Amino acid sequence: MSFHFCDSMIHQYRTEGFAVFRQILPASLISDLRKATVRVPEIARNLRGPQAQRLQPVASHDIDLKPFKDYAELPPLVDAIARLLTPRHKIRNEFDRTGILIEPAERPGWTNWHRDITEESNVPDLEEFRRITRDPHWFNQINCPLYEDNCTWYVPGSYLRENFTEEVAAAIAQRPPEGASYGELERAGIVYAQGMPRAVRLSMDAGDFAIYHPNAWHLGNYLPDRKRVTIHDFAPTPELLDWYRRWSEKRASN
Ligand SMILES: O=C(O)CCC(=O)C(=O)O
Ligand SMILES: [Fe+2]
Repeated sequence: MSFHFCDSMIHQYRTEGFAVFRQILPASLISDLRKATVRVPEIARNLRGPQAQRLQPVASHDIDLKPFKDYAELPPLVDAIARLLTPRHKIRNEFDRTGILIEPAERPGWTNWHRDITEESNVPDLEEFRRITRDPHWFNQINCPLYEDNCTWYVPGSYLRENFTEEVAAAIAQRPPEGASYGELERAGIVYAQGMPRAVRLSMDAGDFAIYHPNAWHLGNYLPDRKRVTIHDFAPTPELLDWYRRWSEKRASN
């Protein structure tokens, strides 16, 4: 079935902090994006080693951006984002922040459970941050997989509130010992991801599109034998871009 926007997605996004537009990318566009990104794992691993998690931004590398422009301007996607958020939320076509998430080459790995930006992130104005981080129309992030992607886990509704004590406990990094086998690492990643109360997994197929609040609890759990090429992006308003500019300035100044 092809994608149809449903008003219940607006409710889900506001209460849970995420929505998945299933099968919104046409097969021809998936194919063009796969071709454009075929060298991404090699480029990322040459730069950052075999465990590289991403290449970012795509605009800084030798990648054909034409299919990315087609993705950013895809009419059903532009329309769905406008209905979910507002018509002022747009995927830009500069791709100067857009990344590609990839699988590690050698060992299973994962990010810790985290919120991307918190009160401890040297934000430009703490009072403002406390307000906007609970606003569904402010921060957003996109994962758009070109191959089946089960890496991302998410705690619905957590962007709207403080941490629960058991969330802080579940997020404490539990790194397996040096020399752990592939199977032990794989198991440890699953146990760590499942250890977060109320977490759900964003199970996605090629051509699905997830948009989510990045200051909710989330993580990525990765296996080398699970190919991953997932566009990592956002759909900002001019105000959000300005906020990121102010945040960079604040961090550069101290
Ligand atoms: O891999 C993912 O889907 C999530 C990655 C992530 O949250 C991060 O790198 O901050
Ligand atoms: Fe994150």
